[in-house]
Amino acid sequence: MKNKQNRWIIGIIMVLAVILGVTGFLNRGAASEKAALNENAVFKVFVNGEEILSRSMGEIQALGESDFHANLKTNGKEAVEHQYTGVLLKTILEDSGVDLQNAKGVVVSAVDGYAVSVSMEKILDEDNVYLAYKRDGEPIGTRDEGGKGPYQMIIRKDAFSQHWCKYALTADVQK
Ligand SMILES: Nc1nc2c(c(=O)[nH]1)N[C@H]1C(S)=C(S)[C@@H](COP(=O)(O)O)O[C@H]1N2
Ligand SMILES: [Mo]
Repeated sequence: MKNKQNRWIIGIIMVLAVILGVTGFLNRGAASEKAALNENAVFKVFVNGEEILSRSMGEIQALGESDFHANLKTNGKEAVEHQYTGVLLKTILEDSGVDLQNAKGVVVSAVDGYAVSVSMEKILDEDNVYLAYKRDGEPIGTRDEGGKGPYQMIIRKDAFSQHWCKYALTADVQK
């Protein structure tokens, strides 16, 4: 009687162990897939609606990343200062061969259809408009995983973050 009970218990424990192992394995796959979604994310440069160049995260990082602080203001909450890591949007545009001298502005668009028009005065500032991909040292994350990236356009000197662009995918230089 006791023996039979023990065998049942051992059997159940073994089944649970297998389930744990399988879900752990599947989650490992999902985690590396998430990392890939972030790292393989592209950002595209347009001029007057025409695509010029598509950039990977590695290529963007290689242009020279910097850490900076900015105030994130989420609906109904106090502004919170975070550390972000990214590259000046100006650097990405210039490296793409776009002449910014006579440009009228830059429209940054996102996967959710949101778009922000940024003046050249702000774009040309050496420490204001960034394309960020990390917040407090962690990837900003894709929209699907509840993040605001993989890329988020940040206007550092905005007191609040209402002119930032989450899930930024393209920058279209208006000439
Ligand atoms: N792609 C995208 N970016 C966006 C928005 C949006 O709806 N979509 N909302 C804006 C607004 S109104 C605010 S206040 C800020 C902050 O949004 P969050 O609180 O979701 O970070 O993002 C801005 N950028
Ligand atoms: Mo907002």
